[in-house]
Amino acid sequence: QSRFNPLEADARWQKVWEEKQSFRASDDSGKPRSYVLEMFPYPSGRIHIGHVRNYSMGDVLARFRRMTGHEVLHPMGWDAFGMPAENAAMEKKVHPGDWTRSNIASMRAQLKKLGFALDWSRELATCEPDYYGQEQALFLDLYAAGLVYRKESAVNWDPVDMTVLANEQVIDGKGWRSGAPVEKRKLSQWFLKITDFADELLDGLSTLDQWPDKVKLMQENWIGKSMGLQFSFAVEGPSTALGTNGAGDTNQHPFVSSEVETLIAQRLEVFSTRPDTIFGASFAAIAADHPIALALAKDNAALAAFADECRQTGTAAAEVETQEKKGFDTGLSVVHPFDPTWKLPLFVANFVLMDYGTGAVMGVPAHDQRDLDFARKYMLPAERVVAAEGDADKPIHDEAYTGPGKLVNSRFLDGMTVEQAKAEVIKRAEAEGWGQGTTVWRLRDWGVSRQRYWGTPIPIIHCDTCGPVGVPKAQLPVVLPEDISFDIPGNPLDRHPTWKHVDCPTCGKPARRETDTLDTFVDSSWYFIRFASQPSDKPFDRATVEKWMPVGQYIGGVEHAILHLLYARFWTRALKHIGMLDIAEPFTGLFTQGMVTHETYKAGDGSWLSPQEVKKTGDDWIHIESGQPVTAGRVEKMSKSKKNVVDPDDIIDQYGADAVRWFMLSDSPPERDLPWTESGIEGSWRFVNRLWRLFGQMDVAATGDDKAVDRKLHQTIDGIARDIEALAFNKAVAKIYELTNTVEKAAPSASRSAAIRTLALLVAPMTPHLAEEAWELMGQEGLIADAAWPAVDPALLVEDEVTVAVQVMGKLRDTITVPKGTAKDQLEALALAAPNVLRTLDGATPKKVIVVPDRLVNLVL
Ligand code: ANZ
Ligand code: ZN
Repeated sequence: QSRFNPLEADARWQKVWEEKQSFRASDDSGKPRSYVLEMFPYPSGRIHIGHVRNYSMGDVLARFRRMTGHEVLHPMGWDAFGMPAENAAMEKKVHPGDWTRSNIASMRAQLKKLGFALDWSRELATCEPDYYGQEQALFLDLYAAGLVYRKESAVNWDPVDMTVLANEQVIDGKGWRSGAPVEKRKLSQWFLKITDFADELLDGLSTLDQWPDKVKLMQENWIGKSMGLQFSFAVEGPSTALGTNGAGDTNQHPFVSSEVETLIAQRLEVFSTRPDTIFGASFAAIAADHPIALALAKDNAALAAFADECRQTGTAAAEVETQEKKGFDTGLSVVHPFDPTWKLPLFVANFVLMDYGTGAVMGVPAHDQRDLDFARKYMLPAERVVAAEGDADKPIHDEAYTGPGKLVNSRFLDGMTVEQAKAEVIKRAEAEGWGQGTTVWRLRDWGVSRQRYWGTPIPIIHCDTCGPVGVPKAQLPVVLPEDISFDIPGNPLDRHPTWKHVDCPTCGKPARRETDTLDTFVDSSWYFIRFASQPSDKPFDRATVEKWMPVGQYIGGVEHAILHLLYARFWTRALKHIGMLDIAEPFTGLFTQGMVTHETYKAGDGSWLSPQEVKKTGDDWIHIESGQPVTAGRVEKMSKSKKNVVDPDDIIDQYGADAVRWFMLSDSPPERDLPWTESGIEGSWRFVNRLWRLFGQMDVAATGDDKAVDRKLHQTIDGIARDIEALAFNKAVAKIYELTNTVEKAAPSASRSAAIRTLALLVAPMTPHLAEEAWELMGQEGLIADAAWPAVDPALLVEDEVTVAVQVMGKLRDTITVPKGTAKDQLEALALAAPNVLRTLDGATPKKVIVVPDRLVNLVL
């Protein structure tokens, strides 16, 4: 038996598994169920190496669970709606559907070449009406239950591409594609009421003990529950202002309209999470869209222009943090609630958001970085009111102090901790009637409207008489029209000649379809439920889903730590709320795997070179073709732009699926980054062949026991099972290397043959094609994919021999290997007979012998 031939073996076994439907999950078997899921891919065109790593891990667990007697659900599908398909349509003039479906076909073929134990009968693509039609039905159910609503909301509008941009698509205030300055526009959009579940989503995190702490923390921060004080300032007009702004310039607005007067008579509501810092306040600020700002701007062109400028910039949190803090002094002032003689200037400021809190803040420069940046620019005081031990007199420079400490310069709060001072201020505000302790959430309702073609049509019809009306369920799915064009900018659904013109389902008058489609995160918020059950006449069968759900192990990238996972957790709760499903959490176990990285190289002109284009000569790297020197860069995540991508197809063709899978599992702990190296994949390939040769040595005729081999084998079976359950694949791999070494070196025996046979079972989850081939070679019954995980003999797990140190006068002279628990007198006799001890004693008789059973014998002369 020579080399393992993966080209032949891979295809052969993949065909057998497919024909026998080996990995088809049964809804009704009596076995314990196990749902193993990797995040489904976006069909971008090719499987990349990150997918290979992700799915290799899930596959090991899925195959292992099958071997340990579980009914395993391990499905695969496609997150198939999204922008890249529209970009391809614009650039390459292909229909988004054709582009997507052909990508799915090639990526499916790639996954099949890797031999994953997937139940392909449950494959789904979110871009097909049989999926998105059921999503439309769910949307209507949520709408009926009041969890969906419509409201005006500001969006980033690209005036050239005539499209709404996500915050991430706005770069330095410009559209990522057109480069045109982005405008804020108000559009009526659909929202899902995720905030109704804010408390539950937060509390539920504490039940997720098999989630990484960092992911739970990210979700916690995103939900952002904070205790604070909502309170009001009395506002004074310019005529009564005492002039406390930094410029000392009070009467710049001699005229205040009656509208403004009415507004300020109602006091200014602000929200603060740090009421303890109230004596550090040196200004107040409102958003550009705050009613007071809007009213003032009517008579003040400069303010109106400033407000317009504020509206130009995006409202993404990151942008607000980084942009220059700018303000406009209104000339009005507010009165400090604890001191009627203390007036603070009131600004309109670009960092105050209208849709957060009350759209107004008190500015405490010493303890809030935004406020400090602002104060430095407008020469406002920044007095410290919280200090860590010994820092009370330290002035604040460029950095706000946000840490813990005790209150200073704060009258009756002095000496209190931050928490005590918060409570005290809230108590007084409530008692005096100017404020109220509150809980606030950072979490916003989820805006799901997208002005795009390639997404799930929102199943709503707008009627001038009846308003928005849900499409009757009998008319679902609302199917995307095929005949669309991307020749001009904008949403093709909106300008389609006929699609949107329909009659109102309620009154029958001519009406219009909603032309927005759903955010693709909606599609991925319930796909794991549809995998568990996919009837054609409803979204899912509840009883079947409840058999499979929750997903016991979910594996994917940490880039989905917040949005996708939060939306899926929300969706599960929303379905529970409307009585469709009773699952608390969708994913009880979550694992976020590291990235696959690769070396990078740069030519003299700064362009990237692929690792294949360079070679090392002496200590330096050169470009092979030109001989020019090259700089070796960092080992980085594989990306096309850095030319350090490895195409899975190339390496599968070269080494076969198993060597690739083995390498993905072997070198690094799965949560860490895995550096791709040529030597690494070659090492894996060599090991596959080493195993193959060893499998060829299984000899049924061999006889005799080998205790050491038996023990090593059973310890390995036990250890690997634990490692796989803990997703510590690299540790499992290390144990297989060790066992292989032991077995290779052992002399022929029945034990050795048993170990070789068992080794095939142990590697079956990782290198399944090799294992099947070996199973057949060894003349075993059936498929190894259907075989049971080997049983562990607990008696062989305990080490039954120990090494005992023999000392003479406290110095180590020899060791003896004895059965565990050997009696004291026997140990003494063996120690006295040890060769080095005899030499050291040289005929002398020890005066005293100290014996510690299983550990040590010390001879005292
Ligand atoms: C005074 C203060 C002092 C604040 C201090 C913070 C630190 P998080 O924690 O993100 O919820 N704020 C309130 N409404 C705002 C709005 N519409 N736009 C911009 N900022 C707003 O932030 C709450 C804090 O953000 C609030 O507490 C308020 O500033 C500011 F040392 O009040 B704070
Ligand atoms: Zn109507």
